[in-house]
Amino acid sequence: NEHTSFVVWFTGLSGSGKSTLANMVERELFESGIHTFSLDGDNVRGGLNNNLGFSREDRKENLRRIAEVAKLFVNSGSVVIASFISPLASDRTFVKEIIGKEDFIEIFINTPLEICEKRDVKGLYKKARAGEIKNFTGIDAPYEAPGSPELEVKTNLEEAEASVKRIVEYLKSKLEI
Ligand code: GGZ
Repeated sequence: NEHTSFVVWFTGLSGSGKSTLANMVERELFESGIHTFSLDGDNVRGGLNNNLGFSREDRKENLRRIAEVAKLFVNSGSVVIASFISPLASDRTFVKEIIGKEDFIEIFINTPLEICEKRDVKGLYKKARAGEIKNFTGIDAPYEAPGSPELEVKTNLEEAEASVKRIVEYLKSKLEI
């Protein structure tokens, strides 16, 4: 195993905890001297992909561009941490093909919709229920759970610190550290 870099791909619903866990994982890796680079909606949809919305086609193009950027950073030696809903299995397969399956680690942040909706940190679920946001994942747009992710995190059953420990140990075993 000569791995020194790869993409860690977090998939899950809005409000599932992807970004929180990704940030915690990134901090742990940084403290171990591992070069990381994070991609998420906040740094991608505001810039590179600011011409894209949430239709099926736009989500696919969003993820295609992200996969291409992720591949560039992997080739430069970084561990890339990507947090996107990436709701369709076919789009995640497409992403995996762009990045290369050897360099793609899928982590399913499996938080039930009811819990994401109850948290509703940004009030988006409420707006989606009211019809003010269309094509909202889990409400009127699909989320297809991964069939065989490398790791699965049930945020309602495990403390974040324990999940992070599990993820970091898995990644370090891949990095042979
Ligand atoms: C889903 C939406 C939508 C719709 C805006 N559906 O919780 P957030 O706010 O901060 O993260 C969500 C983010 C999802 O963008 P992604 O690039 O991860 O999506 S995808 O992988 O499907 O391309 C949410 C916000 O954008 N948001 N409208 N209709 N999430």
